[in-house]
Amino acid sequence: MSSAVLSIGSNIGDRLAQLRSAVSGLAPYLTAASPVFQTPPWGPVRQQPFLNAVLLVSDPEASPADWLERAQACEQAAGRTREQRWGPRTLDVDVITVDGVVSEDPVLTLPHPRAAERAFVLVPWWSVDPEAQLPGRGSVLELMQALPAEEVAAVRLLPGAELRP
Ligand code: A4P
Ligand code: MG
Repeated sequence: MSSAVLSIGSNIGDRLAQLRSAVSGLAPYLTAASPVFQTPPWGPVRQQPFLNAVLLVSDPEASPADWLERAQACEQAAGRTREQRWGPRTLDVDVITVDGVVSEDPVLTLPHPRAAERAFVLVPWWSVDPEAQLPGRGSVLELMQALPAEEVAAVRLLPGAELRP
């Protein structure tokens, strides 16, 4: 069994439609989708707010590399171009965890190296799986509580934005 946690984000164009396109692309494997959250841009680049969500996916046949390939196929289908690290994007799909796999491989680092510091990952993840654990780092709830309270509070639920069809 291979279960993965994917973080999806968008801050250009029709952000909700682009998140939904990832849900459609991953529909055969989707076990749960978090609510959608509006989040301030994280990192050094000045840019528009993001919409973010977390998807739980599962496929007994899939390797970690398969999840990265599927994530990148969704980005490409949404017209993603790679211009600037941490810059604006139509759709970003990051692999946060695959089961308990720990890997330093730069092509697919697991768990995602910055997940523990990102309220835009932890808040949606906790909301769809309150028991979630980040391998090697502890519970998502505790990691969320360790972040500055204002960063967590700035991740705001977007009402009426269901991702599942
Ligand atoms: N890669 C290695 N490990 C992984 C992994 N676990 N998941 C490699 C996905 N990719 C992984 O990624 C660069 C390379 O990382 C890939 O070729 C892959 O082999 P990329 O998507 O091409 O580049 P990027 O997204 O610009 O860089 P990076 O470092 O992934 O940026 P992030 O970390 O995705 O940050 N603020 C808010 N509020 N919400 C956001 O969603 N997103 C970003 C992007 C910045 N600020 C944000 C948000
Ligand atoms: Mg990325």
